[in-house]
Amino acid sequence: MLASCRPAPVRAPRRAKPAPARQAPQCSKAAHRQRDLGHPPRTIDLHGAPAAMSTLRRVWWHLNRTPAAYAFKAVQRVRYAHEVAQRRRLRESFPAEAAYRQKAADLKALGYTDLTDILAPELTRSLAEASARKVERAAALADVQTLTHKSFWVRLLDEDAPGGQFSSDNVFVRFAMQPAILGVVTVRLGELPRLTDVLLTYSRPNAVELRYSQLWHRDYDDVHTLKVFVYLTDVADIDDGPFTFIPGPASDRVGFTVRSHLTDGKLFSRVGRDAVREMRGPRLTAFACETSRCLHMGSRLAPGHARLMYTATFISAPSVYPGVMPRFRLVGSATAAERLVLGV
Ligand SMILES: O=C(O)CCC(=O)C(=O)O
Ligand SMILES: [Fe+2]
Repeated sequence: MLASCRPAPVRAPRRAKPAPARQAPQCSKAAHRQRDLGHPPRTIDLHGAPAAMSTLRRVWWHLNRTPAAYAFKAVQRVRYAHEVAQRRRLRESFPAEAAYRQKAADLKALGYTDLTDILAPELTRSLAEASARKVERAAALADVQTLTHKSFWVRLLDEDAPGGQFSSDNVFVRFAMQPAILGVVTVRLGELPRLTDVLLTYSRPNAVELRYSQLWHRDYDDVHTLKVFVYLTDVADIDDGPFTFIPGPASDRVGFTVRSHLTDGKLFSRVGRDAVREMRGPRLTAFACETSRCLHMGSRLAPGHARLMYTATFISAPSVYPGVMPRFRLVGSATAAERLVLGV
C-alpha cells in the first residue's frame, strides 16, 4: 500500500511542552553536549564524546550549518573534479527506468517522493526480519544509550558497526544499495551519490519536552542530503510520531534560519500550517525526502506508542567534511560504481 502524504495540522503531543529553540553556535562544553548531534557528519560525530571535538572541527561544523557550506562545497567539487567526473560517467551503472525518473522528478520539484512500490520485495522482507530481531534488543540498548542525547529514540545498529564501520554485506547496507534506490537517487543528482550512513531507530514517547529532531530543522550532513526512510511499524496517525515536513517550495520560502531547530510557534510565524505534510502509512511504507532542503521533524509519539524506522542517508559527493572516516568496509566484491557509492 502506498504512503499517504497528507496536509496535517501539527499539534504537539499532549504531554510535551515545546522547548526553546536552540541557537547553533555557542560553545560552552556543557551547552555543546546538549546540542543536536543527531546528524553531524561521520568525521566529527564522536559518538558519545562530542565535547572532545577539536575547536577547529567545531567551528567547521557550525559553519557548515550556514549558507557558507555552499561555498565550501563548490571548492570541494573543484578539488575533487576528477572524482565528480567519474561519478557522472558511471551514473549509467544504475537503472534509470521511467518510474525512477518520475520519482527523481518529484524529489526535485517537491523535495519528497513515495518509494514503496519500486523497492525489491525480497530486500524489504529481509530488512523487516532483521529489524524485528533488533527491536527485541531495544530495551537493553536503551539502557546503554540513556546517557546520550536523543532519549526519545534508541539506535539499534551501533553494534553492527564495530569501530564505526558497517560491512558492505550487512542487510541494512544492502537494502540501501538496491538498484531502485540507487537508480532514483542517481537520476536526481545526475551522478553517483555517496551513502554516508544507515540507521535503525526505535522512537518512544519522551516524558519531558520536544528535543532535537522532534523540533523543526533541516539536516546539515551536507548541502545536498537525501534520506530514504522505511517504516517498520504502522504509522497510522499523529500519535505514532510520523515523519512530518514542509515540501521543498514552501521550505525554500522560509529560507535560512539562524536557529537550527525551531518550535512550532517559531516555524508557523514564517510559514502557514497548511504547508505541513505528514507521512503516514502501514509498516513497510518507504519514501525519500531531501532533508537538507525540506524543514522536517518527527518522533513526537503519544504515550503507549512506538515507531521503528530505517534511514539511509545519501549526499552528493564529495563531502563538505574532508577526511571523512569511511563508514563502510568492503566485504566481497563490488563494481566500481558501488565502491564510489560506499566510499570504499
Ligand atoms: O524522527 C523523525 O521522524 C525525524 C528524523 C529526522 O529528522 C531525520 O532523520 O533527519
Ligand atoms: Fe532530520
